[in-house]
Amino acid sequence: MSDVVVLMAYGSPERLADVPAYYADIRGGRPIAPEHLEDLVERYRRLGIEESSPLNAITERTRAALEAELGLPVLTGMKHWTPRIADAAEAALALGADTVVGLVLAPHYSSLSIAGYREQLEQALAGRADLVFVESWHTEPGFLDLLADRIRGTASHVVFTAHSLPERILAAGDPYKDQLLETSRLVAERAAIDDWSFSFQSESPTGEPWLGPDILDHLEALHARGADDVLVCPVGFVSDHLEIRWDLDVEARERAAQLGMRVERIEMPNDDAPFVATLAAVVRRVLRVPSRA
Ligand code: FEC
Repeated sequence: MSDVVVLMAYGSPERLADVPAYYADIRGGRPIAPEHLEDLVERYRRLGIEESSPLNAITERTRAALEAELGLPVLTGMKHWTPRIADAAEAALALGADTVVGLVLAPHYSSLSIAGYREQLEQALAGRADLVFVESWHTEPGFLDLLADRIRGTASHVVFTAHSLPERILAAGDPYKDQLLETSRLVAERAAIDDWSFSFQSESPTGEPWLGPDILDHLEALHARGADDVLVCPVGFVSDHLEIRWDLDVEARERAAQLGMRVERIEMPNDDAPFVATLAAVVRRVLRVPSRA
């Protein structure tokens, strides 16, 4: 019996010239306003992504570390860029996989996010191997501990954040928001932090209402109530990428500076050893392999 892990990520354009095709992939054939494309190119340009993507390099380091930790092949599959999830599925089958573990580098389930990863992987495998798909890992003890370690002892107000999604998911009974709040509460408890709140970030201009409050409005509300020292702890993302390095490090900091607030953020898990060990624990559990002593 042969097990292979397909480690899935949102994906990032490898170079600036890829941005139009990457954005078209995210939009899935729906129209793109030229000003939105220009804005996106500009954001990537200002992050210094001309010829190579730091996000994809982090994902590759995480993949390699997880493979070494598990002693199993781990292949990267991107939802919106190359190597595609379908490429990873074919590569897994070429390695002789009987069982494929699908694990997304995003801890919380939503029908608008994780379900799409699952669909791509299922379609690509087309029944040629068993699929063990991890729907969510938002209460994984190693993940909670890792985040708690990064906020413990702070005197700042802690704001947990995650990617917003269109509000309509709530009416459809989607667990996304509840899972995000559960992670936030459990991390705060572990770190013995009482002074915390939650906000969304990175809403897209799609013309419909998105879940709020958005971090930029939330900073204003915190300022109004005198909380001028903030530590941002993203719980819905695990690595340094556009949503962290632009939406938080540039946009949120600019808004904070205008308001006279101080905003810091935790270091992202990226390929840190305790995070890789956490991903390995998730895989071992779903494969029912005993943990190493
Ligand atoms: O660093 C990078 O190059 C990629 C960063 C990146 C991550 C990410 C994660 C999530 N997204 C989620 C939902 C949506 C929905 C739309 C949407 C649009 C974008 C655009 C870019 C982008 N997202 Fe993203 N997302 C990242 C990047 N995302 C770029 C397009 C430009 C823009 O709107 O700013 C709206 C699609 C539409 O137009 O209809 C919905 C969710 C996550 C967290 C889960 C995951 O990582 O999969 C949910 C990282």
